[in-house]
Amino acid sequence: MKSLHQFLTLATVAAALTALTGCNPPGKTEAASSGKSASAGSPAARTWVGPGDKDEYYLFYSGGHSGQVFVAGLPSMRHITTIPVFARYPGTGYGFDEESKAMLGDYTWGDVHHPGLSKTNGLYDGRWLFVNDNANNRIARIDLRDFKTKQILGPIPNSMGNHGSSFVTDNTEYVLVATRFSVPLPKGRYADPADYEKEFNGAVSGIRIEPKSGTMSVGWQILTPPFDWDLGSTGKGPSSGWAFWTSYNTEMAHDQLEANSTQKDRDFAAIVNWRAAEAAVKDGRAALLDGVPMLDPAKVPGVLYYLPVPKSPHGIDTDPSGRWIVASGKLQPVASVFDFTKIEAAIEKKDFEGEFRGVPVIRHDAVIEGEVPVGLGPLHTQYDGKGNAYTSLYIESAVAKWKMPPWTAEERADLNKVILDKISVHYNIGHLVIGGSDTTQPYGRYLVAMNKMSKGRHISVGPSQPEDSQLIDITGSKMEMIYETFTEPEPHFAQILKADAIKPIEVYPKAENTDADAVWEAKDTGVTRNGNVVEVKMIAIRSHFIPDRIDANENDEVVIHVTNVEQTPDMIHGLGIVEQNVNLVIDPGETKTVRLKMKKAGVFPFYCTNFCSALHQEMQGYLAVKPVNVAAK
Ligand code: K7E
Ligand code: CUA
Repeated sequence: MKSLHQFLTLATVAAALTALTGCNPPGKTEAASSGKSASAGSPAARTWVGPGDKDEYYLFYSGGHSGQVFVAGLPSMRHITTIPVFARYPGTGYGFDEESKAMLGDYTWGDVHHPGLSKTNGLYDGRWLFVNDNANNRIARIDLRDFKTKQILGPIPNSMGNHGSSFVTDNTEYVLVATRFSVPLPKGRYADPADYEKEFNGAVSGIRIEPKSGTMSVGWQILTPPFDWDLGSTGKGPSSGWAFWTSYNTEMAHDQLEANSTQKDRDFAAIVNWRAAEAAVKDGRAALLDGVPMLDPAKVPGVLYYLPVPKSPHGIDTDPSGRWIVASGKLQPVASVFDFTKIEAAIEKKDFEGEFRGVPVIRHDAVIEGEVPVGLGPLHTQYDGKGNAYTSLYIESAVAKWKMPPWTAEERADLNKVILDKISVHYNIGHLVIGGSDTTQPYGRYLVAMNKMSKGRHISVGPSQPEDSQLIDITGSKMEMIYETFTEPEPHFAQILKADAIKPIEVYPKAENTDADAVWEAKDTGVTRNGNVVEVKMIAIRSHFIPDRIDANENDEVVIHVTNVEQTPDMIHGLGIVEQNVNLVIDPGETKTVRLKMKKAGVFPFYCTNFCSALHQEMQGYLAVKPVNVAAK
């Protein structure tokens, strides 16, 4: 294995050198914007997007425990913007106005793992991006019309550790979720962790998406044993209506998991018929648990099956045809390829190898197509839509490219023969992404490797090192490394979307502003007092605020509604109030509201935080707060 790996690495280097000798001057962004074959020209020419030119694809990275989503362009890998989701972000004023404060609630962080684009007929429709928060059991919806977080749902009842999401069904009927941790349910109930097997449970949840608005609600749940559910994916084609998750810890250990949860040779994947679950709930076969219809799979046959998968598996990925399901065990150097048509047949014939707590266990050997010896520490698999799979190898720090079934008799006899290429990545890759891999039509052009360690491949920034992402050209028979960039922690998964698949707005049209407190002209602005509440209707426009003086008394509540009346793209104003911990950032045509309790007297200047004009610095005013004893006079 090692020598093959070394050989392939050398071959890759040789290929890169060959490409370099045919170097095109990186003048114009031929590869980037002309749509011609990506593999033409040097890596520099292929990733070069010149000043003023635009990328061809969006890359939506999860921001991991930063709680945010990063947006970059491909092929340049340039970071373009950050979409704040689960944490305050003064850069866009997120978490400072009343609306976004209410969305964030009391949580100040989130742990974003798997962005999922909305789909129609199995293809990205460019409407929404869903992301999960592993830490606080939430799901957020970002609207791609304006790249803003519009809803945060959660904490989801009966769900602890929302890691196994956000997996979007073919027509965005659901975002599917599985719990990583198990606890005594409903949440808030106490049981001794020593009684883990008996008292603890996990769940799989169907988060319903309202088709027009995208509004999320908890549709139903399926109660599971206290396994630790891991990654998942939704079915398509023949497996449409199904979803799959791996698990670790079918040992149901509650301590020292590193040893105690790695005893068995196989853990269970969950094979979930979400259409059947939906129908069972409609038929009244669920019981409410913490307000959510909960299905007991032992009493509602047909919603859940188990499938044994080696060994402490992590990723499970449905291929673009929907027939092949690939699961990888971190502790076994193979990718297990399952045939969904055989899974269906096994269910039909009750070809089970037993059951666990009333749920049938599908006979592994009846449905396995083959175990592909991909290499060490396989995690996640992506597809190029041309019959090839790409599996990330954490331990080996590499990506393996291999041929999907159908295989010839000769290949079947020795599945080493289906390994087509391997490329080193730096270092310890987690997820990888190919555009559209989870749709029926992958783009199959670039692969982004999201590596966990950068180990100093950058100028030193001290001990807290960034993550390393590498761009790999997959258009040729051999993979080719063409670029490398660094991000803040920590991209887990990402989604790639064709840039021309969406048309984001650049200003909020005045005609669409429905905020009752919006004002557009100076004559409508003003400060009004109602008891202890001082309400301000304010305009921000180059280069002043109207009004630019607000008078209040100590202990008053000051409510400021500020409308940026500009209709010019990129004409953004901020409203920072000194020593009040406020920074609203208002986009053109947008209205934001903040409520302030004036706890201390004094004069607090406010100013525009977003550089907007030559007289930006002059865009300022005063919030004058009289002390109570003076105000009383
Ligand atoms: Cu593999 Cu959260 Cu998808 Cu990280 S998970 S790598
Ligand atoms: Cu308005 Cu700076």
